[in-house]
Amino acid sequence: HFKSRREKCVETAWGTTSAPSQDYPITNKVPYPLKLFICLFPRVMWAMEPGHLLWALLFVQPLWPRLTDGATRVYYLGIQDVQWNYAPKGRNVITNQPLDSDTVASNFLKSDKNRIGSSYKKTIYKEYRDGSYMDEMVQPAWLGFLGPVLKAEVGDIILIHLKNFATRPYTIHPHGVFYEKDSEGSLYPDGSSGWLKADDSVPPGGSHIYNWTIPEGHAPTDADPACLTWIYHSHVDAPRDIATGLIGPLITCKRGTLDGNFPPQRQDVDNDFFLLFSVIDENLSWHINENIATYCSDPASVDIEDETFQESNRMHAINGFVFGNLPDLSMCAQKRVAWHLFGMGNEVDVHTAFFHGQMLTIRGHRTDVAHIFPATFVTAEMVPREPGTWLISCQVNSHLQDGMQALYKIKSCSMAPSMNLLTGKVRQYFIEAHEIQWDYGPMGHDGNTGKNLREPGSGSDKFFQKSSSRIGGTYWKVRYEAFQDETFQEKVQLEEDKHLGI
Ligand SMILES: [Cu+2]
Repeated sequence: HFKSRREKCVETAWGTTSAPSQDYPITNKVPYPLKLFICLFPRVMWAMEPGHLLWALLFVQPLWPRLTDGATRVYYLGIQDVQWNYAPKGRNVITNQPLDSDTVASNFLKSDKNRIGSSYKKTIYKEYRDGSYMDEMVQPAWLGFLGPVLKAEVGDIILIHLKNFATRPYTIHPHGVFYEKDSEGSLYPDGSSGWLKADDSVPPGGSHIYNWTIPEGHAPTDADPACLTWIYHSHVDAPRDIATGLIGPLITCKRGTLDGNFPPQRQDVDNDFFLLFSVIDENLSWHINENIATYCSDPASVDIEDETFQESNRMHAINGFVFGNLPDLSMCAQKRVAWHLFGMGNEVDVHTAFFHGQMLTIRGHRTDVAHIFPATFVTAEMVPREPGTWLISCQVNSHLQDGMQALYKIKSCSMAPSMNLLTGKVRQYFIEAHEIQWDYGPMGHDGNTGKNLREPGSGSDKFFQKSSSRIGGTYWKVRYEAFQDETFQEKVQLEEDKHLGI
């Protein structure tokens, strides 16, 4: 009976029972808890009768800390099934090769009698203009299959009207914001029951309103960037829900960062981009069997336990794009850009995102590589300097080879001179790539045990024994070597560089 009273007030305050009008207030300066309080005030008065006082106090008390001076940001999200193509351009954009002549890319992208190919059925979050869920909001192409970017400032309330248009129960569960048990969106034995469980599983055709806030305790600190990177995702069975596609970005910003538009834009940067680095394991998707039936030309020939089949469904993607297919990452030189980077997935999801050609600032430190692990959220700031098309690549060898690369474009948008004013020296190096035979164990013995490196049973013998079928400890390699001048006659040989080895 508590639930029905609360819901009635939600409906009164937000008109969720009727289709909203055109000028329906999407951002409202009257705090939601205050509305709820005003709405419930007469009932609370009624509750002042003897015996009800305790109930009234218990009910009102949790509202006080949530009163806020911020905006209420209302989002209408629908969970929808879609067909998703990881490589809509049909080729490896990085090597500029058609799939047929690219054996690595075609392993993942070409459908066959027992291969799904580049398209998969997925289930994703879509954003709608209002509670009719008729008018879908246009999202930037680079966002891929990620859900819409949710933005809020400290002191704000985020109201998510979630409607499930798909065929399984799903939820929405956030990181980085405050929520109570009715808005957590994750299913686990937390001792809650009744209406506190409605958020934990929204059935097909069902809906739920999630109420999240950004109190001071969740605010970016002085040492943090203006906006922190977070995510939201479905959490009925999180690994499978996320592999199916239900994940999206969320940022929480310092006061005064966002403008008054809807969707809100950051005023402190020219662009903000959101990139998910993840080996998306389509074998975990709820739709794997349907994808086999739809896209394999001989579904009966598929062995779902076969490792090569499974590997062909592990898409090394950035926002659900592989092999340079991620479109429209375009920005102006000399303008501030925020990169919100995050990872999800498994042990394989150790990513080192290298932004070629530009510098990043992460947590106040300069770098050009961001380290991303599952459920790791990184905010990186960039002022691109040099116009051109540049590469973003995961530097983990197998990820790089298997398609985790994208291109980003720096445009020259103003005639203002570049800020790269150099006042230092010119330092010139003469470097030759030199082929050498390199011995990994020049002493011939283990410096620790004193044993000969080739001594049988020493442990080192498997690396240093030389035979008809073993290379031994010496390999041909190529080394950079420094020379005194452009004649490349005299090497630079410094005693203190000896430890550099190869
Ligand atoms: Cu990687």
